[in-house]
Amino acid sequence: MTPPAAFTIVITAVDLLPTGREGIKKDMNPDRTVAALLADYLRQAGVTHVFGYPGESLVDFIEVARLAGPEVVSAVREASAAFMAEGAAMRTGTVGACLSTLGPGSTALLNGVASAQLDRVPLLAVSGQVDSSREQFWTHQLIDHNRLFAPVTKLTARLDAASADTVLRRALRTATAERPGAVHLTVTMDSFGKDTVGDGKVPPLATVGAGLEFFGDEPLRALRRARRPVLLAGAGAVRSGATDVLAQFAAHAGLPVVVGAMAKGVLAEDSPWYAGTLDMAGHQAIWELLASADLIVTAGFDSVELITPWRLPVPVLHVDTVPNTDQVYPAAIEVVGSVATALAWFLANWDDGPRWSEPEVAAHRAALRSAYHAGYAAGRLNPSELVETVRAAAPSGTVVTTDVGSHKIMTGQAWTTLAPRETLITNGLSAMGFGLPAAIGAALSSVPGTPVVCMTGDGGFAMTAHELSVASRLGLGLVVVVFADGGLNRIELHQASVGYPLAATAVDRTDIPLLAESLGCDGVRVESVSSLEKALSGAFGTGRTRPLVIEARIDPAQYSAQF
Ligand SMILES: Cc1ncc(C[n+]2csc(CCOP(=O)(O)OP(=O)(O)O)c2C)c(N)n1
Repeated sequence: MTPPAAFTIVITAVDLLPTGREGIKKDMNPDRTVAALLADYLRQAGVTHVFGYPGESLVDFIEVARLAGPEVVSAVREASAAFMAEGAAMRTGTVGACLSTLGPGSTALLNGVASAQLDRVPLLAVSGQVDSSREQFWTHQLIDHNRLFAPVTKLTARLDAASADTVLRRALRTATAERPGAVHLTVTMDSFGKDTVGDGKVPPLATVGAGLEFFGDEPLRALRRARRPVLLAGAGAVRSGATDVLAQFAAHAGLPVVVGAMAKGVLAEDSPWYAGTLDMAGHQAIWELLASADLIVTAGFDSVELITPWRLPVPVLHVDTVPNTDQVYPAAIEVVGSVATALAWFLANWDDGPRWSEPEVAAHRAALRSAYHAGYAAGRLNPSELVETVRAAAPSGTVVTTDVGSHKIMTGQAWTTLAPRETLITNGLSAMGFGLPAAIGAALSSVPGTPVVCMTGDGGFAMTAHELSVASRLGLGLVVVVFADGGLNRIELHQASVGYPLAATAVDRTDIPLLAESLGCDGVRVESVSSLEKALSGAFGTGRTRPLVIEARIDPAQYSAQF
């Protein structure tokens, strides 16, 4: 079958963002400082908050942002600031922004920048630097930012008065272009205050347009030949806005849809075609489903969404915004462009009847559910029931973030997600310390009053607990659930699996409710489902402006049966 002519052209159609507000236009003038131009670009790119940690090199920017926005939010530590920016960008789909000073500030920022890069999240990170007159020879606190950030960004550049306008447009476009990622800019101390010329007109920033490039009608023929195809949807489908068409195509062609953890909600998880989240708890059941397929059609699936190595001999039809350059799985056929456009094309041309029935997919989900509950210990607070109880209490539209560890594996499977950008998980860098800052960033960039929950292990919580004071200062009524098991469970499981005794993996117990209260939050300890339900009873819909921290003393025994 010949594809419709419109699809044979590669179009780089992009949506223009709104060009700004009246107030911004009023203060626009052709001669202004580099700091003012940066602030203007950020505002016009839709950035409402810049997360950072101050240093002398940043004060010019902090002052212009204080006067005209975006709002500068101080975190407790630079890496947390970058995670906050990443959480905001994950939630909104627009670029996130973070700031550090030179030297120790920039090295501390690195983890969060790397996280955005591997998570394919658009991020603009800016670090101050010594005066340009000393940049080439100074030693005190001087780090070469280009060399530091090059491996963890798409672009590193210097922002100076001579080229600030072009460099800012380049930085924003590079961060948001497929695949999105991090860009780092260095600004020497004497540059922020210098006059420069520019109008702060952002380039088109939408990550995915309507363009589609493909190779004849072979993709459709391959799908028609398949008797048991399965769809594997990922973060590229979210960025392409493919949610509705994915649901329609799955229903029309009768296809089970497995989703990547970073794409949760791209198919509503109450859909009869939902077949689970890959590489989260009970993952064996999902790999068995994929192994039983005779074709896997990826829909914006990204190899960073994998934890387990890809060992399937099943043929793959690769549909994504970018070609299959990773080659983590081989794919003989590629369809490259907007995932939504590609799925719409498959949908419009599918006239071959359903491949699976709803009861077949329901039977698979039942197997997955029982794998998820494996290892349940009666009379204890199990991680599976902790996730299910919090999920049941959280109203629809709740945003959840997870940190990294066994609790992520459980939450990533059982947190029923009905819309994209409501479950925010890092699976690229998978850095501990992400969950709480990301929840703060997500809360600030959501409609006020949106319920936001952070699910974290006690190890990751200890790394970032002081950021609770930021949430408290900002009046964010987050619910932070700490899976308190006294250990770095994912690592303990590995030690056990290779026959080593547990060593260096204990998490020192702290009085988490007391700590929370000292940081301006409410805190409670629970050890059973009933006490958890009681703690959650006032957690949602009561207009709280203080974070609530729940120390959930779980029995981690169940984890060993999960992954
Ligand atoms: C910054 C960072 N350091 C180390 C790791 C390796 N790591 C992955 S999971 C994990 C244990 C996490 O423990 P905890 O936060 O208590 O969560 P749990 O596994 O117990 O749910 C560690 C150390 C990591 N992912 N990130």
